[in-house]
Amino acid sequence: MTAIKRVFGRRVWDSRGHPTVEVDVTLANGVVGRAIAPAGASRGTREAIDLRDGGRALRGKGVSRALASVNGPIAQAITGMDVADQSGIDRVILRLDPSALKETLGGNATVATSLAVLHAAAADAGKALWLHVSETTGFTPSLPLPEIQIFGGGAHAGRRVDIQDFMIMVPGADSFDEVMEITNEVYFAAGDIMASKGKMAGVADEGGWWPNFDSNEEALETLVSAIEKAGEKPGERVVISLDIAASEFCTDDCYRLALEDREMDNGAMIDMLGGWLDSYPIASIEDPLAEGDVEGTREFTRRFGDRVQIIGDDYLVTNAALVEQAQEDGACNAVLIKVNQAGTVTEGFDTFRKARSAGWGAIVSARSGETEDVSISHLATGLGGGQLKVGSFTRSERMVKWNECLRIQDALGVESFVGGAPLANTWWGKQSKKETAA
Ligand code: 2PG
Ligand code: MG
Repeated sequence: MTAIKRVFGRRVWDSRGHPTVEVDVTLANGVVGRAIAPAGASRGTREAIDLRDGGRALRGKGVSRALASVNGPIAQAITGMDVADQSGIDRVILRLDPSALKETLGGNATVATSLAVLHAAAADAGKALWLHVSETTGFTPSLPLPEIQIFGGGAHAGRRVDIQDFMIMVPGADSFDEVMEITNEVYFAAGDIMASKGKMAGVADEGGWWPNFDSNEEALETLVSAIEKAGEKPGERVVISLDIAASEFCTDDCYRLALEDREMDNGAMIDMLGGWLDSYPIASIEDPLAEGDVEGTREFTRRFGDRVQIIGDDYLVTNAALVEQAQEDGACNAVLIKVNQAGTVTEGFDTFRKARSAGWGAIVSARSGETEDVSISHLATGLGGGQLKVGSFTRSERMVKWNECLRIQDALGVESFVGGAPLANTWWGKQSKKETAA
């Protein structure tokens, strides 16, 4: 056993320039583990809350109360514990704050501590984090299939378009390296097309282009053109993935696309998205309906669940009980795993297990507010979960995660790339199976 000797939280700053919590966990033998809490902008109402100071300074986003949680009760409770006992440590943290949304200690305090413990345990064992995660959870490690944003929208781009993430996936790539190369081509092709049409307005929160489009569908059309301009046939090696983040534009059961001055009930919303699925090579779609719209999400899954991956993010907030409920309801067939929505590593892993044991997809994901922390690259690989969502293909808080995967690739081998397997149950997987058989 190696005991935790010191737990120390400090204020650092995230990719949006807001304060956040960094935690160092130092062991009796001098080994240190470190992690930083990320922060979302489009947040589910049932996810662990970030404890912020409020008031006028730092736009209310100060973290001195969260730091007080780390340096006070959390440090007191877990100092002396065996760093290898992740679930025991997370249980102690949970006992300190049994509130539903971790509003007493703050999810930002608990997640940074819990992840720092995980890092310290890996370092103490002399293992890379991905290997430690794989060995302690029993999952076979593999390099994930990335979901990479080309245009940002919604809460990440001043709501310039209503849909939040227009992304690509490259399930037909032979290697992780090839995914990076093809993404580079598509990303810059999209930029060229936008610049030539006067549609370029800069870069959004996660590094994707900030679009000046006249409709949400114009983004889809432009994305298809960009894939073609990059020398690819849309739907062959490269597919589209969307995060609708529908909760952001749904009030009182009414979905309102501000860009198009259009209002819809959930039936019309499902029909509109269904039309997009028919017209564009979309293989994955996240939060197609609002987080409280159980009926709509069930209906969407009933109609399209055998064609596309349907991911619950705000809908499931990395909560194992909500995943179980959705599995009973027939809502969604995949879950986004954001450890900070749950608040501890153990809860995040439990949700992951719940999803995978029912054959669901599981996508380890960053938040729109990120830092140099690369934990998620290791979690996605170590859990062998198959998919990783990080944001776009620019800005260091994003690239640091892709680049970390390349380093892991050197250790784990190029052949450890999972390829298109996570999309096997979508039209893309079914089509490529047919082609292989022919
Ligand atoms: C999401 C994330 C990442 P945020 O909705 O999936 O794109 O956004 O971190 O703002 O919740
Ligand atoms: Mg989302």
